[in-house]
Amino acid sequence: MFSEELRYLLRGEPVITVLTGAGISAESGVPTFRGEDGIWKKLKPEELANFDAFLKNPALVWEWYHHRQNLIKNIEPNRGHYALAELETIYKRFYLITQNIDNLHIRAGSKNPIELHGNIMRNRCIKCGALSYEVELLKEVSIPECSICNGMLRPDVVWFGEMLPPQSLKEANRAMQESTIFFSIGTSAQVQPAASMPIWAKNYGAYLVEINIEETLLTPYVDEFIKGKSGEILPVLLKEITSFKSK
Ligand code: BJW
Repeated sequence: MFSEELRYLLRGEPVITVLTGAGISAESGVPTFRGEDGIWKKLKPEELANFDAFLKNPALVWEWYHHRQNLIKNIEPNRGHYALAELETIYKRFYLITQNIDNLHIRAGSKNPIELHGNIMRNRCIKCGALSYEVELLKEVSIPECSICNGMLRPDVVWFGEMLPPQSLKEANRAMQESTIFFSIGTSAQVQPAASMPIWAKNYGAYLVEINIEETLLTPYVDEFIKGKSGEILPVLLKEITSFKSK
């Protein structure tokens, strides 16, 4: 399943960066965005995932996020998330960058994931910028308000046309520059700037590996494409690494 070159690199002292997308959470029951069963088959992203859409119809956008918060709260991380959390304890220099807002990496034990697109469990006031986490309370009202200034709250996620959190970008840049192996896992590589990160890392010298159930826009540029479900491949990878690290 894995090439000799990848095995060789993993046996040394690599700096590993992993970029994850919606595909890693698919086996937990979180729908992906694009593709056959993707949520954007039914909903248009431009109608919901941008700030203008929110200002136009905050109740509709909140209905969508309340629904997703509820879904995510009731599911569990899968073997892919757990394998990555375990890898982090094996390699001294390990970066996890995620586009996912579902909090599942943290729930699986990953210590410091770089969240590029925010976190659905956090809300932000559009007036004063205060952050809040009272998800349970917020579900009672269709458009929740800030407890400090009564401004309208929004989910603290990154919509189209918005800047990514500067600190996350800074940390992701560092990871790209330092990594010697870069894994792109379960992302269609269509949304910028995350889509370019694997290529940048490769240009900086990383060995680029993609794990996905199907080929993507990134596939022609990778050193190694591993076809399959991340929840199945990552535990096998972990097992292999554990076997040679324990010798
Ligand atoms: C499995 C699997 C299994 C299934 N195992 N695999 C440069 C060029 C062109 C456009 C732009 C550009 N720079 C900026 C843009 C505009 C825009 C953009 O990229 N548009 C493109 C769509 C064309 N980008 C932005 O606006 C970004 N902001 C920005 O760049 O700021 C600077 C700027 C501002 C203004 C102008 C110019 C520059 C912000 C992007 C924010 C994205 N936000 C979302 C929503 C988050 C909130 C929410 O969830 O509600 O983030 S969109 C959505 O897509 C979400 C995801 O994180 C993101 C990526 O999706 P992902 O993870 O790849 O999911 P899928 O569904 O696409 O793919 C799943 C994959 O898994 C598939 O490949 C499956 O095969 C696979 N899979 N099961 C392994 N078991």
